[in-house]
Amino acid sequence: MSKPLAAAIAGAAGGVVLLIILFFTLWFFVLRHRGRWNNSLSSGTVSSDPSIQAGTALELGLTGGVSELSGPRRVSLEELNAATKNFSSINLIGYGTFGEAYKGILYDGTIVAIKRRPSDANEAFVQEVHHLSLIRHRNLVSLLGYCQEDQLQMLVYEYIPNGSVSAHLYGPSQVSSRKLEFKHRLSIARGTAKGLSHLHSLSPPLVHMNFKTSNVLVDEDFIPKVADAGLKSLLDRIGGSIASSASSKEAISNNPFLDPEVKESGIYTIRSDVYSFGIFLIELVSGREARADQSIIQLIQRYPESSETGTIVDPQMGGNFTMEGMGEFLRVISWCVNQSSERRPPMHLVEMEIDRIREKEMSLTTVMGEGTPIVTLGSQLFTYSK
Ligand SMILES: *[C@@H]1O[C@H](CO)[C@@H](O)[C@H](O)[C@H]1NC(C)=O
Ligand SMILES: *[C@@H]1O[C@H](CO)[C@@H](O)[C@H](O)[C@H]1NC(C)=O
Ligand SMILES: *[C@@H]1O[C@H](CO)[C@@H](O)[C@H](O)[C@H]1NC(C)=O
Ligand SMILES: *[C@H]1O[C@H](CO)[C@@H](O)[C@H](O)[C@H]1NC(C)=O
Repeated sequence: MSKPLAAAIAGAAGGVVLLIILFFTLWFFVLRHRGRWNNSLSSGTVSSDPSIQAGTALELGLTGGVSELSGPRRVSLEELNAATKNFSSINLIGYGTFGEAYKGILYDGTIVAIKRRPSDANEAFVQEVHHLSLIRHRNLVSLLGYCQEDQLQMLVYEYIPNGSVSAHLYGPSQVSSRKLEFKHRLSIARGTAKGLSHLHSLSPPLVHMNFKTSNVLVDEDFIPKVADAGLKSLLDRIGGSIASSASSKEAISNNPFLDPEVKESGIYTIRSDVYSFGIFLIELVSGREARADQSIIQLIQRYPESSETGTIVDPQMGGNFTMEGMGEFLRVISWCVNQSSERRPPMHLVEMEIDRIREKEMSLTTVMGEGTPIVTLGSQLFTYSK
């Protein structure tokens, strides 16, 4: 074989190998994206207009934890009027940091929660919404879209059907009819920790700043979803926060979820979120509202010296837990609510600890000969039809 011929063959072979590699790489990407696409479709959170996202798909892929093909949708006031029957009071579901919240149904059938406040249109709002809507996690309430028309600013969120954890813990009796066992509470704690932990894992970390039990919602399978992530910083950035009037100062000093260090410095950090999360756990384990009785916070801060498990734990649980699991859980809570922010564990450690305690509690109570091997939090517990 002549040298030029050999070189040509080698070259061609190299080219073929390259092509094969290219082909498989492409194939791999197509498969990945198809999977994600289907996931977003089935969870109903996908944007109606994928074309606008095509250019940013790669960029988003690199940031991780983001479902590429979705972004905020600009929803018209006309559609939101139709969705809420002109913001009829029948659809009013609450008041929050961002004003009134309404339940509504978009043209495509998506059930949403719409928050609105009076404000002039503003470009920073759109940028912030864009940023926040890219944060997607199973344990976070997704921001789907926005609207700025008619001196109104509105945020469109996915609707979470079963209300807040606070309503289930100490709300009106018709909501809290369901008895929450320790294992259910551990599952709620674990999912919520995952949601918060995800926010803190972003770069830069997203500090929730307003984490509280009423901001933890549960869906029909009792999977917890953290609401209002980034909402306070959004308002700060567009200058929409309520000015420090006397009443809001009072609200701050009476807010048991607020880290005592923040009350002094006014600076929110991921460790002040951990404190708020600890107060949430206190409510979850005691079934009581921390605002009503703040002495329970001091009791847990002194755990295990205080060792008054009986006065802390919600009697509703009827002793259906191991003392060991409960003890470890209370210890984790006491770490989260340590007065000094440096002493508090980071969220990912809290998440791991809760996960471990839950696993152990599950296996221990199974060995104890309980009828159901693993408690499945799920739709089989309810007859909920969509
Ligand atoms: C909403 O208001 C508009 C005009 O004010 C009216 O034409 C429309 O019928 C109303 N829609 C509903 C669902 O009430
Ligand atoms: C304890 O758990 C078992 C099994 O889940 C349940 O049947 C029982 O009613 C529970 N007891 C109390 C007091 O909650
Ligand atoms: C905070 O944590 C430190 C170290 O773990 C501990 O010694 C202290 O008692 C804790 N303080 C409170 C108020 O929980
Ligand atoms: C979710 O669960 C309840 C049981 O508490 C169930 O009856 C209902 O369909 C759902 N909604 C609410 C708001 O609880």
